[in-house]
Amino acid sequence: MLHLLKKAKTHAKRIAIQSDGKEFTYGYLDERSDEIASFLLGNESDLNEKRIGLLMRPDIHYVVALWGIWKSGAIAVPLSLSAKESELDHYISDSNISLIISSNNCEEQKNIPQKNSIDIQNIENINATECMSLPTLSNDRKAMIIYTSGTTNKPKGVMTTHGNIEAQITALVEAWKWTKDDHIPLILPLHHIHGIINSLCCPLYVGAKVSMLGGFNLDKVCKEISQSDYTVFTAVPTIYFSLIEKLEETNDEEIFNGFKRLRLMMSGSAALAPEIHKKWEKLTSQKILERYGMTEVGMALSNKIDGERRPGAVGEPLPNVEIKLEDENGNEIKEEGEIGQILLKGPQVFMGYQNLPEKTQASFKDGWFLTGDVAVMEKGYYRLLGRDSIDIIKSGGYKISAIEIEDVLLKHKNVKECAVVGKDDNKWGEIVVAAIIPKNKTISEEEVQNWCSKYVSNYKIPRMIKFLDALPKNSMGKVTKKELKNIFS
Ligand code: MLC
Ligand code: AMP
Repeated sequence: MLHLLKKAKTHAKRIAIQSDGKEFTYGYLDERSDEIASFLLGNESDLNEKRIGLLMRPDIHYVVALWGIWKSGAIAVPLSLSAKESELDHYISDSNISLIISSNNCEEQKNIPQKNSIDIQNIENINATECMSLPTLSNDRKAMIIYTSGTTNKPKGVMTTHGNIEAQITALVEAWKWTKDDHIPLILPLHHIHGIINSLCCPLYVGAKVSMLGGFNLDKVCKEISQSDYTVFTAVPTIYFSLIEKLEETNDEEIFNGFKRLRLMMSGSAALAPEIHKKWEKLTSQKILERYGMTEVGMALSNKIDGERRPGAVGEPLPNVEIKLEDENGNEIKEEGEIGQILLKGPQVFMGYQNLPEKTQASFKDGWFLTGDVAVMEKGYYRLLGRDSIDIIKSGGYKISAIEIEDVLLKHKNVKECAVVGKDDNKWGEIVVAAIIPKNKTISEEEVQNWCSKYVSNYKIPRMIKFLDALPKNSMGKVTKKELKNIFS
């Protein structure tokens, strides 16, 4: 069993979570999650890696449900609140989910496909009359499946064990010096590791306080920061972009003072433009600590908390992370300044992709995980240069597969051919754009966007569409996406 859950007993009286104006102690988290685990167990002694979906708003209910699932021996599958029916359908069938824990205030339940005859339990109705004895779980037991996009047309389920999660948390607790006196606002979604591990599990591991602000809301975040005693802040670059816009137009000193008071501000999940780094420092005197991570490995590289925080660089390996760079021929790079793919090894690296043994096998080489990210080492720090696949787009910190969107576009009766790429964007990092060869000239951008919105989350919808007579192709007939990107730039 995760130490995260055991340690709650040692700081039972401390406030763990602030949510919807109420405070909840570690004792409450411990007892309520025991109750949920007991309910889930029923007459069984161990749920033996049964997959349970979590479709919940980011509030106190989410935390006790997650812990309850873990304590029962089941695997938690956090589901995206922005997912459309067909996306949920994929997660549910791929993970073989027969039970979803949700809550009364979760209107997104309407998106759960009816055909799967899923049992949906609203957490408010979960009560156990007696607390069962809970199973003892070894570190190699599976704990979580998180869906992430890649070069496959459907998102892949990344399976992590209790041991992986423990290693991901403890590395960050050590590197970023988390203590029980810390207080963090949680503003990120809870179906990805940035939110789950960095914003939620790390502070809870040390007995610190998490204020769950219910997602990102610019004015709310600024008000909270100006009025409360936060110490740590973590976000994706798009959020810093929005904060800069706000701070450049306000003269509310309390907001500036709130940000200045923090002991640590971090960014990750996508590249933080050095320009944002510099603007933020000018506004708040805070040097953002940038780090690099991936759903499959947790956090891997980080600038130093007590050393250099170099704009544009992601730093050095976190505790227990082994890293090497390899050139295109698979040879290890030993010299600074040479470009190569990042390979990672360590206890935090995931165990495999759900139902994709071949993909899993192809993602490892001699026990090293092939990240697909390309980097260079300069004066002791790694700097990311991009990805080896042009089909992966990062927008607002979300990873998006171009192929998944092309599949949706091709289902439209008036789309003959199409290609999707990412277009550089100051705020979003990249925005999704699509080139379409229509069958019928009357098709409009709005029609295409409405079509996509039926099948994919809002952040995956092409923001710009060009209708072309032909797509740029090479002599083999394959779309040359680099050329296509130029058409959009
Ligand atoms: C939304 N909009 C977009 C968009 N998403 N436009 C372009 N591209 C996108 N990707 C538009 C909407 O249509 C809307 O337009 C307006 O922006 C506001 O939408 P919103 O949904 O309200 O946006 P907002 O709440 O501001 O969301 C932005 C965000 C969110 C940055 C807070 O995207 C987010 O939470 N991102 C974090 C994702 C994350 O956690 N990734 C970590 C993965 S783990 P209009 O016209 O209607 O106003 C990982 C490993 C690691 O990567 O290293 O951490
Ligand atoms: P995800 O699959 O959503 O976990 O996204 C992981 C990917 O995000 C990595 O493989 C990188 O491409 C990207 N990423 C994470 N952190 C950074 C960073 N600091 N700079 C650039 N890219 C990043």
